[in-house]
Amino acid sequence: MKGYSLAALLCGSVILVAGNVQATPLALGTNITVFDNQSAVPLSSTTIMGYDGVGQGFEDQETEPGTLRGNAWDLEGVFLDGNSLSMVGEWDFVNGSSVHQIYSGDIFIDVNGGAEFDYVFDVDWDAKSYDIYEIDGDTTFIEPSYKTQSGHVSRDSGGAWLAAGTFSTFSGLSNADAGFFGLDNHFAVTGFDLTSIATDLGLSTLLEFSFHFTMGCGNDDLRGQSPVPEPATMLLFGTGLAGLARFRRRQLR
Ligand SMILES: [Ca+2]
Ligand SMILES: [Ca+2]
Ligand SMILES: [Ca+2]
Ligand SMILES: [Ca+2]
Repeated sequence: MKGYSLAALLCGSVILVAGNVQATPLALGTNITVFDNQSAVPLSSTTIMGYDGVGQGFEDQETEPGTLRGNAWDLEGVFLDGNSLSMVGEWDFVNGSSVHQIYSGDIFIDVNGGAEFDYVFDVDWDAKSYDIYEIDGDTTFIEPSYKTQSGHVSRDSGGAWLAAGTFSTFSGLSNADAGFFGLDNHFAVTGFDLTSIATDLGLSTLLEFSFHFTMGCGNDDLRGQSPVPEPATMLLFGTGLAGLARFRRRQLR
């Protein structure tokens, strides 16, 4: 009887945790978006100033303080499925903003929490391909033309070439299909493969990393953090045991 109760309590906890895992209808994996550490109180409800949005990392319907708030600049989220990274936005990743002559940057990855990123997907958005470089002392970067707080836009030169790959794109996604608010015109890019970075570090899967992406002006900064499975598992286990303890106390009365 007690064994049955423990199983029931743990199963209940598993369902609860699974329910918190966010995935878009596109099935891009787990939403690993975190707050970008740039926030501001909106000055008005017009499209003048950026501000914090809603959803995971407050990223949906958000651009950075003092920037154009329009949906066309909104980066929505970053997703992880195994070793594969994806991004969703109402920002057109591939074409950028031809009106403003602003285009997508590269994808930066940190693996050790240091001051500088460690790897970069140097993306050719037109060709839908990328080269991964390990960042070293000779690597130079292009910084945002306007919102410098949004960090590196792209790799300019240098670094050690590691691998090449390709990615896939989606466009014209409805709010429902994308899983975010907006004007029913979302874009997604998927298939940025972390495997070669993991291999470079002697791992099969890259378990701990952080992610950064912005566009040429830095209007929106998109940050991600790898999920941490161990504490979640311990919390889950602890929740189950606490529930069991309460159950036992009730039985003793
Ligand atoms: Ca922000
Ligand atoms: Ca949005
Ligand atoms: Ca955003
Ligand atoms: Ca942002």
